[in-house]
Amino acid sequence: MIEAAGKTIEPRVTCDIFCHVIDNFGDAGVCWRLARGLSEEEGFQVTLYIDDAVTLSKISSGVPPELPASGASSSGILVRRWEDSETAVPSDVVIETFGCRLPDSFEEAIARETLRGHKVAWLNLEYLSAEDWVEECHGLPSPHPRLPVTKTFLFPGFTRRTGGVMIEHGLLDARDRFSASDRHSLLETLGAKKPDAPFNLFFFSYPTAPIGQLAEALASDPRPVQVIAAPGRAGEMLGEALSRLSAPQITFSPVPAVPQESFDRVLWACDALIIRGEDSFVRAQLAGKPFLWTIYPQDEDTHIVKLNAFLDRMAVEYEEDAARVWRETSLGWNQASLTPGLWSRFRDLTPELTHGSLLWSRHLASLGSLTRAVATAAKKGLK
Ligand code: TRH
Repeated sequence: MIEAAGKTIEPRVTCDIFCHVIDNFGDAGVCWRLARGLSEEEGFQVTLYIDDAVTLSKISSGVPPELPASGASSSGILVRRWEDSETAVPSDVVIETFGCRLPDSFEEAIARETLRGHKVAWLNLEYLSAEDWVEECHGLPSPHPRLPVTKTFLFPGFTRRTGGVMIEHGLLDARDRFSASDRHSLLETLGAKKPDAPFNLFFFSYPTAPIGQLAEALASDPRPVQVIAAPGRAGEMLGEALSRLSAPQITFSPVPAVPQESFDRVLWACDALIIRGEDSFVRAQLAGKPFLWTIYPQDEDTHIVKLNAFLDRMAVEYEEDAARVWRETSLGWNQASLTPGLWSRFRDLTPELTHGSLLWSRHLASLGSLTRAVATAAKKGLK
């Protein structure tokens, strides 16, 4: 406790987050969202150690691609080079993400601090999955094989017995207040060719997806559609495929990357979403829109097991016909068998799918935010 001007002030909980970027934006994206949430909503003083600031700089405002030795401050978070953790003193809370394995010297420093009486809460935040086993593993302790310290595993998820997903305070209210004129001005600012298009399809996917099949499906449907394509190779490939087809009802609008803080609004401005990975997948669910998830491909089709586990969970919010069409279209998109017929049914059912997606977003909100679950586990570890 600190005494100041006659008041007792609780010192801020300090927190280190470790991020190892494997590929794409998801690792940096999840860590940045967690860092912002713990700082803004839980009052933690956060340091983010990252081994690829270039990737983070593309989706955050204010983080430079080259970090100086002293780190860079943005949104109240100190962003530091991974290697600088090797000589750092651990904070009260240490969050390893996706089993990224901390430097040996830092693990030893955690043990040293603990032996000296400075309790360090060490958490490992895992990948998101809808599979049943997640409930059994959420919150499990894992003693270190060599050092006298234990870390706790936290799993995001879609049920009450998991950590939930990250949902910022007031997010769904802000989404519900997003108006037609907000949509128009956002699409105009992004440089979309038709800010008043009647149907906008957001597209953020992997080059491995069946992009040619999607282009054919869009071209076979006579209804107008504007494709809002996020930057990246997959978007370019879709633009190229569409340009080879004669389909005047399709407007292809590539848009620039936006900072993560603005990403939700881009999704809110669209009527259906094709997203990928982990973080944009969650944001699509919170947007309450019909979506197709491009799941990150894994060996031996493990990703299809994960996809089905998720489809089973969310489908309960849809009427029978909408659930069936959504499942078939999602599987078709992820197994290179997307047909014009599937796409056209998916599009027909947009109102029903939107209704079910809104219900699902409220279900997720009712679980509480993953950010709060992480903060609660951290405080428990500090007691
Ligand atoms: O980029 P992703 O595919 O990321 C990953 C990685 O492949 C990772 O290795 C894998 O483990 C993980 O997925 C499952 O997709 P994701 O998770 O959706 O991350 C994208 C991030 O980029 C997300 O935080 C949103 C953000 N973003 C913006 O902030 N602005 C933008 O304009 C765009 C297009 C994305």
